[in-house]
Amino acid sequence: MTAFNVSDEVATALAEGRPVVALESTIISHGLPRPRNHEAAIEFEQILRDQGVTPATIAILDGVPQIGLDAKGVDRIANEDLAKASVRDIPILSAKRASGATTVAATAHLASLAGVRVFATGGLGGVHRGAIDTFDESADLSTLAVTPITVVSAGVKSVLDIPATLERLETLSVPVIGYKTREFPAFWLTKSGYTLDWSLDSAHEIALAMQAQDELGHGQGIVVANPIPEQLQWDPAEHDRVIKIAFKAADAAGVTGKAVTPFLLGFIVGESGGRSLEVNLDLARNNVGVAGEIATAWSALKA
Ligand code: PSU
Ligand code: MN
Repeated sequence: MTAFNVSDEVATALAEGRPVVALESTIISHGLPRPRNHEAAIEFEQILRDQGVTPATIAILDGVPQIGLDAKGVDRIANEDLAKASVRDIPILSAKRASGATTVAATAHLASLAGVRVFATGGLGGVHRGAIDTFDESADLSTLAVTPITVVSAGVKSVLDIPATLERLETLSVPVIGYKTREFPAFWLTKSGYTLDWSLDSAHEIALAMQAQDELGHGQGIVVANPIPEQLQWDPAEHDRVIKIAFKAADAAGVTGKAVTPFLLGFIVGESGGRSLEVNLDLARNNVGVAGEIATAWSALKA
């Protein structure tokens, strides 16, 4: 059994220096409800293809990490009950010949292994609220400290601790670049209230930063923070109302530890009457498009 498999389509694009963008599978398996998740997985790939970019959706199927899925693979990540796999889970799934949906961390690691340099997601994992007691911080952050990949996201969800997440990224020496803005977004909202030190105004400039990082031998990733356009964001007052009662509901239900985030996210979709889901899809589409532009600029720079 091979350690990992790169699809023919992705391998050919990489060999020919054409743009490739990695896509994660946890957002499909665990982040979006059926059947919208399957539609979204297909749509994200199509947005890239329309830009002349090759999509590389990543998942672990029957023990083999797959970089680039066929239609059957995309159907599997949307409709099977897959384990949520971060980097540390990959060897175990491999030994068990089991399947898993890859988080940002696992997707970044596998994409980088295959030579893919740009990755689009919805939101990054981060430092959880209450992490001072629980130590709950996503491996997305520590993985990006050692993985040369550019991840386009709409920041982190406001159910996490946004300032602590930004502090950790600073400690880990992961550059956080606002795309055409210095306002760090809050996933469903265009602005989180936290300001970044830097912004870059074009995909070409981001490609130049990637090149400089390579030449300087840093080896870490880059977080590109790409806010949802203001006219598409969730109404901030409604957002604040729903988030507040979501935490109260979690408390009342006695939910603790790992179960808190899934509880909150499910509650938020329900309480928002589905509005948060539509915003989630819009911001993800927006990230996929920008990642396609960066991958295109990157392959032009390397040509
Ligand atoms: N944020 C979202 N939707 C998601 C995730 C994060 O808005 O689906 C997923 C991503 O796959 C991310 C993972 O990498 O959750 C982080 O999980 P953890 O905190 O367990 O590392
Ligand atoms: Mn965790």
